[in-house]
Amino acid sequence: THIVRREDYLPPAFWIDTVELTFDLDPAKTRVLNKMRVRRNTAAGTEQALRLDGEDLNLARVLVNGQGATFKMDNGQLVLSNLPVDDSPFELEIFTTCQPEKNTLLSGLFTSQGTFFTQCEAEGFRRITYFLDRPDVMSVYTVTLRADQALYPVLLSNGNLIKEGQLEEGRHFAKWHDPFKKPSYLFALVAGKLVAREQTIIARNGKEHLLQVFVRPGDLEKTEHAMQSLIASIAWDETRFGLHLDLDRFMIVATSDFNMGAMENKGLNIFNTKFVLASQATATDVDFGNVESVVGHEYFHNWTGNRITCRDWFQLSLKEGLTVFRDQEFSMDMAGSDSARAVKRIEDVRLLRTNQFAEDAGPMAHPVRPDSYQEINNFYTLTIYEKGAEVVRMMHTLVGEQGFRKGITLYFERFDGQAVTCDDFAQAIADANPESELTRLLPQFKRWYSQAGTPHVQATGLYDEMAQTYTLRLTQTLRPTPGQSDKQASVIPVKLGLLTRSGQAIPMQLQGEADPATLERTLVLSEAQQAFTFVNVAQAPVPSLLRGFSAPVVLHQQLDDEELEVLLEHDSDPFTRWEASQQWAQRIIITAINDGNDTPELPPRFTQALSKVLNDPLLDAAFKDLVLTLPSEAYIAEQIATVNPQRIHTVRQALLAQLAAALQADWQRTWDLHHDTGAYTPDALSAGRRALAGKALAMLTLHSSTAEDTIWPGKAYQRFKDASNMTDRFNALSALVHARHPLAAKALPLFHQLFKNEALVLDKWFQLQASAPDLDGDILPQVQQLMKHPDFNIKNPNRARSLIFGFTNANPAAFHREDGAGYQFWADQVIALNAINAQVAARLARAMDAWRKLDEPFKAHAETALQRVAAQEKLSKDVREIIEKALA
Ligand code: B3K
Ligand code: ZN
Repeated sequence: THIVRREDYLPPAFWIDTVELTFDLDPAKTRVLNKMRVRRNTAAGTEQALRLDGEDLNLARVLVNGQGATFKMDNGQLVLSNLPVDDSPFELEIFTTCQPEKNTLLSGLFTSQGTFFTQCEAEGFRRITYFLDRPDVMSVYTVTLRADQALYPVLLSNGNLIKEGQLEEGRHFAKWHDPFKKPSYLFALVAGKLVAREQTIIARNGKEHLLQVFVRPGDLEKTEHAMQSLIASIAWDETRFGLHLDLDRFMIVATSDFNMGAMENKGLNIFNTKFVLASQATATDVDFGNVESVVGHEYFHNWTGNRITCRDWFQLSLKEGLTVFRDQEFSMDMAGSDSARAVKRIEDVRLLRTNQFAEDAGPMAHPVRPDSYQEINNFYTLTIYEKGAEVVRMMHTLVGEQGFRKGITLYFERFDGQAVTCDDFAQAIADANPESELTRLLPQFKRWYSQAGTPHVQATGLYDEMAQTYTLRLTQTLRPTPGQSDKQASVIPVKLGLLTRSGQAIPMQLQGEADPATLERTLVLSEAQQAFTFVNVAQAPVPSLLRGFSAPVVLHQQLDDEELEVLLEHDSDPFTRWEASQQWAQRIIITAINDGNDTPELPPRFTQALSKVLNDPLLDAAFKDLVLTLPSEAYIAEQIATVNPQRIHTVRQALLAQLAAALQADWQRTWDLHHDTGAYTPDALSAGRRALAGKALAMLTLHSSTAEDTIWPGKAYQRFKDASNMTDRFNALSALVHARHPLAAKALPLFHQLFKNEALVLDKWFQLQASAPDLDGDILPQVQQLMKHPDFNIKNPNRARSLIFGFTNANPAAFHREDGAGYQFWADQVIALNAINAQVAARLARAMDAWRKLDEPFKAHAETALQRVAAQEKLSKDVREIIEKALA
């Protein structure tokens, strides 16, 4: 296996200043002429050969300055020697062909439903032509597309359209020019039968821009939300960071065959339909929210990623962590109220703690700036994206909102148009804020980039009544991760408050500090252990720690039920308030698991506290929904050393049933107050009401199903049939399916019938059935049956993810079977997908990351399944890397 290492980075031996590409598009055989102006990077030496990357290409001809050139092939690379030793430019022309319709990898140039698309990040451009396919080689592109006019009326590439016209034999052409230098991974083309929603906007600076959202004919009415999200993103980046749209034309194009969410190609973003199309009849509130955040994310990349890009792929988080931070802030600002912002923050934290913390604790653990990889596509991870965003957020916390904006401005002053590193970014933020804690602690702070794993922080408080002091002792530890045994202390901002037992905020003044006391502050933990003593504390306080989740750490503190209750009832910070409910629930669940107790009971004190939240007229519905949600099975598994997924499921289901029963009257009242959701708008407030109504209906249906009462299941079925939007309809359907009520068997075929022509809704239909609660092992056979459904197609990533991942990743109790059949299914699908689409296969391979933590008999079965995949002869390097690391 070939391992790429960060320490081996060398600047490129050549630069490619301009690229002129001419495509003769044909699904079976596309011809590509690539004419480059190349010059030696003499700073890197005078002797090196030019080594161009290529993959799956048929090479026809190579010309240097118009003359046939001698070259050799080495390991897939095209190698040219005898080139000028100085930096005088020369022209290099390469003729190749490729087969887009055979490209099931969906990397490079491929077709989807008769339309051509490209995906070049990370290393797809080399599947289009031979090139220096690395992000630090930036060029100006001019692209001519030629194709049959009837089949491919729309021809798009990056930048501006400079010419178009007819050719012979019913063909036509379009010529595009992108004035901005860019790395090859940002190249894109699209050709097909598409229609566009268009809008012209006038930016703050008076410049006019044309915005277009291209989709297949028939999908046009589902593009309004994407267009509005794009307009909002443009306005937001101007206001918040002073960053303007730099192109005359900005295009978004949707495809239903895509390996990921979307791609930020300069001026021509390509999107998975899932993150463009939204109508109230077919998309849920969550879908609407995702469209907004992904449209924002890709748009924000135009500056953070495209104008300033990565020097090498180890710096991926430079653009991804920062851009996730930006899209999170955008969504929060769009959500409006403080409470809605907090809800978004809690959702982001929940994702991070459930999935990124698991990654940090497993065989794929890697730093935000990795040191090595076998396949870069395996490193588009939660660590790079979500933890990377948390690192940026901590900088933001340490320098403040204004300081952060100054830092971003300096970052663009220094590096616009360049390919740079994470160090460059951190240095710019620090240099713009010379007096900040970040600057004082910068070298140590940057350990967040170099150390893998999640720090654990132990907090203990000591109240001294005589002295009227409260001492908070914070201890941090970081466990070894693969390849990193010695860890050093991190810089951990801990935002906190102190509460009295009746919930009042206590002013905080540190010993020896002259500053007036404040009600909230941020301590910076930078040593292995530190104690902070607060003075003039009149009573033993309840600490509210890590407010807003101020650092991506696991916090351990021994709060008793009464203290948790104080926080849940009174804390001014919605995050810690929510967290109190989760800590409490988690303790109840884990105690029951450890005691081997299958019929645990919810303590009345806990249900009463939840009841208070549910009935509090001052709290937003969305927040209530989060508090009333028990920690997921995956999150609970994270907290346990040896995992028996069946036990987790049994205990959690038992408690869920009790929550449904104990609060039945509250759920009814909640339903009565929230179920009439009125005219549909996808804003945060109404979405929250729909979510809470959906939760109430699910709880009432669940309770009736056990109590054999037909009223609520009947209401759920009625709601399912009558609902005027997908959120209410799908929540009602889910309520029946999750209660395993017989009416689900009536509703599911009806749902299919209603939406048989809506691919994204069918994905939901498959996913819901795959993630239904298991009864005596009946879900796996059902999934296997669904694999044979005429609407199932393993080659379509969305469909494969909905059914297969819906089972392996979203249904732990059905997947982890005592007979190991779930793992055998997993192995079969990894092997099948490996032959079709290595990236999707590698994602699926990761479903077994945590296998070493499993209890027997699960663990032995898991190992057998992993070994079977490992023994395959034709394993892609994507899948091989994941499986090797899992077994290491
Ligand atoms: N930059 C792309 C992801 C590319 C993934 C390549 N395997 C989307 C995004 O983060 O915006
Ligand atoms: Zn991104």
